[in-house]
Amino acid sequence: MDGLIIKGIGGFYYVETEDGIIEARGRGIFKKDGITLAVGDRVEVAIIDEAEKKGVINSIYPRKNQFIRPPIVNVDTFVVVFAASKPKPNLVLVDKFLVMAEMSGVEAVICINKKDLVSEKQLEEYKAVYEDIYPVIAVSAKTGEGMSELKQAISGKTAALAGPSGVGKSTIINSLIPHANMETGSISEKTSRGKHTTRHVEIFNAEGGGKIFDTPGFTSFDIMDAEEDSLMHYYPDIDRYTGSCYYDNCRHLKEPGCAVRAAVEAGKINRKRYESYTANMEEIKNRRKY
Ligand SMILES: Nc1nc2c(ncn2[C@@H]2O[C@H](COP(=O)(O)OP(=O)(O)OP(=O)(O)O)[C@@H](O)[C@H]2O)c(=O)[nH]1
Ligand SMILES: [Mg+2]
Ligand SMILES: [Zn+2]
Repeated sequence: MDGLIIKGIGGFYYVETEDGIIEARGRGIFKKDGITLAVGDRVEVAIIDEAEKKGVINSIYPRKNQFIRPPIVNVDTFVVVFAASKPKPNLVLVDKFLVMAEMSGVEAVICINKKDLVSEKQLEEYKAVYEDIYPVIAVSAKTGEGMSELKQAISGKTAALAGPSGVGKSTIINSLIPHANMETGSISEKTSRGKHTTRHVEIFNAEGGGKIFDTPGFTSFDIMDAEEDSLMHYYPDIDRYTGSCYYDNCRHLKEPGCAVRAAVEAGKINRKRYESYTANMEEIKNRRKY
């Protein structure tokens, strides 16, 4: 019988099938072949205990894409979530999620949550960073503002909420899916960071079709596999100008005749995005030293 892995905890996978949710283990063969089953995998599961709804996963179907942070597969859309405040936006980190989506050719949508905590002016500033590049939806999971727009943006798709801890991913899930009951956590008064409340990935069926993944927040992570020479191509706003630099191998840092830096000065590329590009570039360079 075919099914979808909607949750995995401690070596058990919860597989949604036409017969309900089956608690299953993977066959030993997966380990032998170096395959780690993941939430989002389409699998073939055999029932071993009808009454207890227990089974074994025999095989998996080919994946459309796969990610490590968060550990999910078969995603159509990344909804990259950050909070307008509490925690303060970390755009370098937001852009890492976007680079990850670009690298896999997965569509990205920006969701700015907690709009109730900031002025309209502040919100516009954050929107301006992204609105020429990605769809931007500002919401408050607390008041419900903007939630119908978000619902519409992901309708019929397999969408994953991704973003740092504490930005309100699980609160958004609870607002979209009333029976979800995801645990939500407070923001640390001392560090104003999230507390890594969500520890596992879980998929929910969205109203009106489509699926939505809640994922754990990451406070920092490497941009997997991105190289110094290719990072620019995963910033679509920067990539638009890369062909016009004086040097063919320009990395848009200090090189003379750089069309990217000229576009930043002319206000055609948002400065925050350029700063995030240089910060992420620096990180890639340092990573390679060790
Ligand atoms: N003011 C306000 N607070 C919100 C909003 N959405 C979420 N919060 C609060 O933000 C805190 C963190 O929310 P969570 O939903 O647990 O955040 P998360 O992104 O799931 O965090 P992790 O599971 O740790 O990755 C909670 O105290 C929520 O009540 C919002 O729209 N406005
Ligand atoms: Mg959470
Ligand atoms: Zn350049």
